[in-house]
Amino acid sequence: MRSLLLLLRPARRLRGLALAGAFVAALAAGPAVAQDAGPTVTMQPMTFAPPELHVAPGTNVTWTNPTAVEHTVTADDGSFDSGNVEPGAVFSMAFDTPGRYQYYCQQHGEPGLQDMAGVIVVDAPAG
Ligand SMILES: [Cu+2]
Repeated sequence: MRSLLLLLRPARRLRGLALAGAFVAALAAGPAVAQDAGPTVTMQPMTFAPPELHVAPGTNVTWTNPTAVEHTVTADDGSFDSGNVEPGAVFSMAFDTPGRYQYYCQQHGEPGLQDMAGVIVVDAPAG
């Protein structure tokens, strides 16, 4: 019994460390803010999917990068910028104010919804 406990304890501790490491890595990936999981935009090789996303005020949007190259999420008006999002990394930010937020990838797009670009539309609350 005693030897079994000795075997289990280090394993549990290691798993905890691995989780903590993943959490730190997620924080270091960019100015991501830990919030409730919200809708996701996927960086595809040269597009954002979906290119247009409607959300309610206060929604946290997460971009994922499953590709093999860096992308950015850069506002047309410069109001936000993810910096380089590495392959496998994510970028998240909350949108609180109703409006249209056009963005593009600095590597593969241009302002004005050209090439790799998208828009987050924060709809005004109903009523
Ligand atoms: Cu890109």
